[in-house]
Amino acid sequence: MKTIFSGIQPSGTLTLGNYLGAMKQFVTLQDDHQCYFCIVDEHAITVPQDRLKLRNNIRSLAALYLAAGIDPHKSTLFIQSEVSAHTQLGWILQSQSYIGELERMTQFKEKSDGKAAVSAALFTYPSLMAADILLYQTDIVPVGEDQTQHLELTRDVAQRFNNRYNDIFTIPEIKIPKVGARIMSLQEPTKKMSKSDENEKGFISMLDEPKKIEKKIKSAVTDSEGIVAFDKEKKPGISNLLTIYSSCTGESIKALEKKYTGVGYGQFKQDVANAVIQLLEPIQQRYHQLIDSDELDLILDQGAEKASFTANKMLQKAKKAMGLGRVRKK
Ligand code: ATP
Ligand code: LTN
Repeated sequence: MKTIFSGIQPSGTLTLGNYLGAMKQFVTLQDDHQCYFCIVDEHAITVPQDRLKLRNNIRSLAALYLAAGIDPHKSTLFIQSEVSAHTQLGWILQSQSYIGELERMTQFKEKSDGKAAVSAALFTYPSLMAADILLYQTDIVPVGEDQTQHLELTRDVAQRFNNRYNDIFTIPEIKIPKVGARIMSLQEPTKKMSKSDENEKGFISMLDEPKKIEKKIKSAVTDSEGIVAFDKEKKPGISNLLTIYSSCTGESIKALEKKYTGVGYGQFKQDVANAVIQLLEPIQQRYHQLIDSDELDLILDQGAEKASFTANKMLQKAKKAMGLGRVRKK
């Protein structure tokens, strides 16, 4: 059975983009793969975080994973900072990452752009992400399109380590969904939908109430052409809504274009809103049952224990391959 690893940052409430681009695929993959899903809190601290908000976001993300359908009997769900092997291998892999390649990462460029104080961790973040993945002999990493560059770096670093020391790391493959890999902001449809967007109208949170979802979709930026057709360049707003609709319902974009021939944007937007609401409502209900439950803590305890067992074995292998620590004489 192939192994899957993926992580989401607890840097705010998940958006519809996170769900359609990442989490939705996790749920189907867990049936025939060995899966590790991680709340990557150590990645979140690469930018300033309020401690109480971070703590809430971590728990909330764990509940959302489960509410969306991650089954703890099939998958291992855990918090990154509860498995210390991640930062330990992260440090080791920093020694195998080059400043030049880290400088090329667009996520770093975007997140550091115009900021007076940028943490060193934001810069070395891809080495920690490589560690997350490589600790579990991961074959496949399901993520949204924005993570392609980080995945390529992970592969390069793993290959470099294997060539220099010992062939211990599995080289992972990226898996990007066919539709929904890049959901765009509702207000600026040429920018990706992001949970850390300052403009709340740009994203739909997975916990937004139906009325709010409807309002946000109705005020989504479109164009004045009045034709529901997919054209990313000329009609980014409508194309984004078509992508959202298609990934929520499973209907193809072609079929939707046909269905909405001669129908105005008002009706189209109403239907997109309904599709999103229908998708999110059951997830929200389960979320509210889980968020304060002991069950959630139990699942996370067990997840951390299981993940630590596997991760520590790999960490020892990496240390040994590099000559770190000591070998007993007798
Ligand atoms: P932030 O906005 O705080 O930088 P993020 O939402 O971009 O965070 P993560 O929370 O770490 O980043 O992303 C989790 C997963 O969701 C990743 O696999 C990422 O590729 C995917 N993802 C994020 N935004 C989108 C989007 N707009 N469309 C599709 N997938 C997305
Ligand atoms: N970098 C990712 C989050 C992330 C991740 C991972 C994804 C951290 N570690 C390991 C997949 C596998 C992001 O910003 N979306």
